[in-house]
Amino acid sequence: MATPPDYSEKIPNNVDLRDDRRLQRALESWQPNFLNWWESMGPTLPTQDVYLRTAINVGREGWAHFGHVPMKDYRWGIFLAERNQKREIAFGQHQGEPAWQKVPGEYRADLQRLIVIQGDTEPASVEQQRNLGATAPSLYDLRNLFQVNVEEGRHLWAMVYLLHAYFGREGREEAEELLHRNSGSEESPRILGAFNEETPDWLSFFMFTYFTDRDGKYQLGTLKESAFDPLSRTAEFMLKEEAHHMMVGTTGIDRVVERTAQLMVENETDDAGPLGGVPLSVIQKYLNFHYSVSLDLFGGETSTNVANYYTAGLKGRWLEERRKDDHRLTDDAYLVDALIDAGNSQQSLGQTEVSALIGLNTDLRREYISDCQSGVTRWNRILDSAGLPHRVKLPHVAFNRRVGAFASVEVSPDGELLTPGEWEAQKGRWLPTDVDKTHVRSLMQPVHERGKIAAWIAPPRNGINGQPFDYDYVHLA
Ligand code: BYC
Repeated sequence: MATPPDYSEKIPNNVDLRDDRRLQRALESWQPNFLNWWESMGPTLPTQDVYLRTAINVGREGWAHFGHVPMKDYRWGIFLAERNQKREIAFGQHQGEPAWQKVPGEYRADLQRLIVIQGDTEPASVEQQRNLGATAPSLYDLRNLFQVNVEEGRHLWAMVYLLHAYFGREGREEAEELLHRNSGSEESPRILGAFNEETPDWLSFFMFTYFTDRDGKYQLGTLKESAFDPLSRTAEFMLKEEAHHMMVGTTGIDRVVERTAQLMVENETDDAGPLGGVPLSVIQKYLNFHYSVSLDLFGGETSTNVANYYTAGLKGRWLEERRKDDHRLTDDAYLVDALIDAGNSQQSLGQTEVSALIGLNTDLRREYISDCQSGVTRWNRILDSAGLPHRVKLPHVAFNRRVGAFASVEVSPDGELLTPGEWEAQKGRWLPTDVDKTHVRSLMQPVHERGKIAAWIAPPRNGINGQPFDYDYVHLA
């Protein structure tokens, strides 16, 4: 049995915080800074209360409680999945040794860096989404937005706990910095590219929760394998919350496609735009954008960083224990996507063989890509059921990349290498233009009335926690 979190504490937790006064005091002094950050950088729409899920236990059954709470009183807590006393390291040079309960000195800098990068994305996404409440298509969607926001806040707490508990003064300084960097800021931006992009409308929000949160799922999956047990247990519990974020993205895009298809069929047109819908071509452009910036989040196709992380046991592979190999990979090779130099200054897109360790970012990115493909299959099924011949698709892996093997070239969604001139002339066919964005924004009229929904999106099939769609999910101020 896991220890149930103590909600009488200032910081609800299942890590026996009260037994470590120093740590408790340090976190309690970070707490008001977090709350200030939430007030100044979190959701801008004033609300009285929101029907939110709060984590109350980490066991399999009944881990969450649902109820209306004022968002500023949300109980952000520290929860680690249950400890397995016998857990052994599953991969790398320490394979078979007991999992670490403390940070080994030689891996301190690398572990801290991974935790800081993970931590940085969490508040970044809250910042990116802060103005969306004002244009929510329904109270149901508004509630889901806020649920995602408070849980990203809790994920920040998860990383800050690790920094405070295991990384001393430097960890505390990094925890402060997590509140000082801001998404899109000129002077101190967030660390990873996608987290400095805007999320100005709800189509972007659904694409972000589908594609970018899904990077989170995969990165957390690799951290769950970590030899550093507290990180592994934290990531395991975060993944549980992450499932709802995936659902918001998947069904959000389902509902946009469904409504667009309906408008196209009813009016026998290819363009749902003039009818108050999002044209399918614009859905495809948004998909192209969010997918390609999310592919960048996996780092370079080849990376010595990831090889070192794996060998040291800091970061494993997706579903490491299900892989049928030696879990060390020192003698293995792997084919990664690459830009091939064909001589005479000609280049082509292809693959090249590298040491398996060096190719681990590509391995993870491929797991992610096949998961993304399942969304595309779903959306095409919706189009098919509506009797439409149109289809959406994932662009080529090299399309619109700014990190890794293809950062220096421009490539079409079909995988054709382009000159800079060709790219400039055609990119408006593949990525959202100002005209597309303006149109999408013009559709974003708020619907804050119970049981009502905006005209550009279909209602959800199910409500939250067994409640109907027309439930009073949010009470506005
Ligand atoms: N932007 O060796 P390389 C989530 C840097 S999302 C800017 O190929 P590596 C969430 C890199 O730092 C999940 N810079 O990269 C989602 C390196 O710099 P140095 C977040 C980038 O280290 C939605 C250099 O380029 N978690 O949870 O193998 C809502 C060479 O790179 C980028 C994590 O990412 C970029 N995109 O892999 C809320 C897990 N990519 O060393 C939350 C922790 C690379 O030359 N992080 N660079 O100074 C990691 O595992 C790795 O750091 C990365 C990069 C996968 C990000």
